[in-house]
Amino acid sequence: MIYEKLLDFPKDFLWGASTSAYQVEGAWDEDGKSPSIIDMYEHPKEYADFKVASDHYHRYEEDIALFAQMGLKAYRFSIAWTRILPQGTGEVNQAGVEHYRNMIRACRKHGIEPVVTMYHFDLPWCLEEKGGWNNRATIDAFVEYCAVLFREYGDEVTYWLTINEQNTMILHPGAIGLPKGGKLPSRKELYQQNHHMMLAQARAMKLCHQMCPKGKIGPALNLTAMYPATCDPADSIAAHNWEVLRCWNFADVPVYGWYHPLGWRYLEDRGIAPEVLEGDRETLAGANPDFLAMNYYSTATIAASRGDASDVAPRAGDQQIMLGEQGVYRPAENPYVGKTKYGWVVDPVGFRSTLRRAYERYRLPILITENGIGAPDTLEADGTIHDQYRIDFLRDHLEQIRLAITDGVEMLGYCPWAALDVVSTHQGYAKRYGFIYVDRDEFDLKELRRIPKDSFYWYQKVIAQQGKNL
Ligand code: BGP
Repeated sequence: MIYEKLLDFPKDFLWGASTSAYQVEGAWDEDGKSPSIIDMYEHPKEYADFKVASDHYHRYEEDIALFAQMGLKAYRFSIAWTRILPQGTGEVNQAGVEHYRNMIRACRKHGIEPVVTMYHFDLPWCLEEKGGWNNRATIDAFVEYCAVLFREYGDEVTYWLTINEQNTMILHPGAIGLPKGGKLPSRKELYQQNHHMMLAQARAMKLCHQMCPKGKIGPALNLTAMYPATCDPADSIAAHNWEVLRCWNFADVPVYGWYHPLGWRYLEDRGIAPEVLEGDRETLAGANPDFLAMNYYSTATIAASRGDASDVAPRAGDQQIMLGEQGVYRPAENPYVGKTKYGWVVDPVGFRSTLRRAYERYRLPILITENGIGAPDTLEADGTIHDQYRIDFLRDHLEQIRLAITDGVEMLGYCPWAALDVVSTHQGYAKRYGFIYVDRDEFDLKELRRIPKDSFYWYQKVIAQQGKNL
C-alpha cells in the first residue's frame, strides 16, 4: 500500500530498550539469590558466563541515568524469580524485593516507564530439580511468585509481561543452555511443559487484573511471518503450517483460551498433545491480555515438505534459524532479504507483515519488546564505537513500524534489544546488541566501563524528534 500521508508515531509511544536479568545483572549468587537453570546449565566454554555479565545489579543507577540521557521513555527488564523467592515458593527475600523496587523507582525518577518481564528463561533450579515445568506444582509456584510481584510493585508498574518467548523454550529448548549430560526433554514432555506454562500464564493474567486495577499484562512471544518459497500452493500450505506451529499456536492460547485448530490437530496426530485435566479449559479461558508483546528479529521462507528426513537441514539451528520438520515444512532461501553474520535473516518489510498479521489475528495493541542486530562491535582507540550497521537496522525497522501504524496497527512502543551490551545467549560478548558498550571481554572484566555507541546518539535524536526524521 502506498499512502498519500504517513501517520506519526503516537504521542505517548514508548520509546524504549530491553534487557533480561540473567544476561545483564551478574551478582548471580548475591543477596540471597539462588541459582536458576541458567546458572546450572552447560554453556559454550569459549564465551563469558553469567556470573558478572554487565554488572547491572550493582550499576543500575548509572545505567538508568544513561538511558534517561538517551531519552528512553521505557525500560523493559526482567525480574529474577530466584532473587524474590530463592526457594521457588515460600519465604520472600527482602533484599531481592528491595533491589527491584529501587530499580523501578530509579526508572520513575527519570520519567522512564518500567516494563517488567516476570520470567525470562530463568526458572529457579530448586523447582527444576522437582520436575520444573513438567510438574504441575510449578504452575502454583509461578502464580505465587507473580502475586508477590503484584503486591510489592502493583502500584508502581503498569506494564507486565508474563513469560518471555515461551515458543523459543518449547521449540528450541537447547537455546538457553543444555542440562548437565546434554539430554533435552522429549517433544511430548515439552508440549506438556508448554501446557503448564499456558495455565500459569492465564492464572497470572487473571490475578494481575484482580490485584492491579491499573496494570496491563500480556504474553511476550517471538513472532515471525513466513513466506512461501514459490507460488506453488504446496509451499503456501507449508509456510502456513510453520507459521501456525511456531507462532499462532502459542499466541492463540492467551488470547482465545485454546490452541490454534491446526496446531492442536498436529499435536494430536503426532501423539504429543498434552494431558488436559478437568478445569484446564476454564483456567485458560478469559485471561484477556491487554496487549501483545512481540520479539521480532527475522522472517523465514518455507517450501513444501517432501515428507522424508531430507526436510530437516543438517546443521545447527537456533531460535531464528529454521531447520525444517519432516512432514511439516522445509527451510528455503530468500534472495530478497539480507542476513547477519550469524545467519539471521534481516527483513524490515517482514516486520510490517508480521505486525499486520498479529494485529489482524488478535486486535490487541502491540509492544515490541525485542528487535535488534548482534555484531562484534569495535571499541576504537579514541573510545568511540561506530555501529552504523545497528543504526541502519533499527532505522529500517522503525520505518516499517511507521508504515504498520499507517496500515492501522495499534502500536504501544518499541523496546529494541538491547539497552546496553548483555551476554548473548549463544555468543557471549562477541555478539553485542546494546546502545551502550560495556567494556569487558569474554574473560577479562576490565572496568566494565559504559561507553555510548554512535547508535546511542542516533536513537537519542530519533526519540527527541518522535521518530519524525528517521
Ligand atoms: C531472544 C531472547 C533474548 C536474547 C535475544 C538475542 O530470543 O529473548 O534473551 O538473547 O534473543 O539472542 P542471542 O543472544 O542468541 O543473539
